[in-house]
Amino acid sequence: MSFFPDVPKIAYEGPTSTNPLAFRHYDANAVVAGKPMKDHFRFAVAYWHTLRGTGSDPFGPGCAIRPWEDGTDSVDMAITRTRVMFEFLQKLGVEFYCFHDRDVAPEGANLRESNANFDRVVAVLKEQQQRTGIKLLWGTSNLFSNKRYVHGAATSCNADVFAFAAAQVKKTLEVTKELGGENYVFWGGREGYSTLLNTDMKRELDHLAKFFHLAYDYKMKIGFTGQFLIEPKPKEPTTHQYDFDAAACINFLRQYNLLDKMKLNLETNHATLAGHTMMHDMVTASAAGVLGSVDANTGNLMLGWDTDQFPTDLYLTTQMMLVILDQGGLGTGGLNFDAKVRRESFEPVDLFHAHIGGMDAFARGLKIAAKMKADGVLSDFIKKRYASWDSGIGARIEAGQVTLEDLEKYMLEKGDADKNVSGRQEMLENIFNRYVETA
Ligand code: XUL
Ligand code: CO
Repeated sequence: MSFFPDVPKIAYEGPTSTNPLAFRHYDANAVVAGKPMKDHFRFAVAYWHTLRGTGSDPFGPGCAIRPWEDGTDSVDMAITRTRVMFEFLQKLGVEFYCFHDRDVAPEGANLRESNANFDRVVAVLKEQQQRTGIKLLWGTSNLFSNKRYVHGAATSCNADVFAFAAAQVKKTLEVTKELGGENYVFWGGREGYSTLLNTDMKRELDHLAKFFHLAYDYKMKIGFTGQFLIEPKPKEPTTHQYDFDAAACINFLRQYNLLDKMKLNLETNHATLAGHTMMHDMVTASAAGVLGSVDANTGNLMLGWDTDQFPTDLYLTTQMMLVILDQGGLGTGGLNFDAKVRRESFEPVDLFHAHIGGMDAFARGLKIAAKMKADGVLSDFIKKRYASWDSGIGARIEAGQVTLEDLEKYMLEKGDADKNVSGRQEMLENIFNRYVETA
């Protein structure tokens, strides 16, 4: 039985195709910059949006048509949904998926029941993975939807809530290991505050670090080899989230001796909510050696919230692929479409259009970025721009061979600094445009 009877396996038809259910740029096995496209991206589909999104918003209930739903939140329904997911992944030709524990299986009346529900569905997910070769990019625990998490999870003022969250993470770590998951993500759903008038920030941050250390100790104990990732976000749901952006997370990891244990999963719409471009946050993380994975979506810059739209902007995807190529790939990470179709796009086929668009935008971005890199148009300019550091006084400063006195002596003798040259931003933007148009 098929859940998408009218949708064929999505094929690559090339840039001239006008078939909306085909790829025009994503050609999974085509080699670009030394490896097949699919290995540059390691695309993943997000269970919570694609299978569990209903299109509800603060003004109205869900309106998505999902013919396979029977209106219950039963384990049987959860098992049916796994079949929908794997048919979707196979037709789309995506090799990875990601989930929260509570996306794939219903929460029970207590932790024991929830774990039992989870186990029943995980057994089916495992069969489906074995049958199809599709893999789990990452697992995570939902530590924000249940009302017990009203004050946060690891940063809750209620120690019992910390304990419940820890137990939930323990279970999801075991499941992620069982399913061969390649990473484990911590998004601090409600780890933050709405007002400092009721908040002991120092104590909450200490608890958050304790939580990560406990999880890391358990990961080592059970021999789970997946990479731990923190996902920064500046606000929403709380007024201030502790994992504000890449820089705040790196500082936190360093302060609490976690920098060698965790990397970052950066999300486009979170970076823009923090007032950064995605490229800024990616370069910040990459420079610190902690760019681990990406939640590939986009926001609507006219709105101030996390709209989780599918990425279609070639300037964005080109910039992202430039950073990924520069650091030689994402390792065990990938590009997870943490994105949802608009409420108005309520038919099942819209899920295909959305993912096809995102995959094609990244494929095109990869081709453009690879060509720019091969031609060295940005790197040659940047190298020349910093040439004063390659020899003479610059090289001696970088090598730690000079004191402030030496620099004063050097300048007293020289009289003034060498003339500056233009940064040529507009010329570089024009070059960028030329590659977007032609590559
Ligand atoms: C929330 C968000 C989450 C995480 C996983 O904004 O991005 O879906 O990716 O918990
Ligand atoms: Co995300």
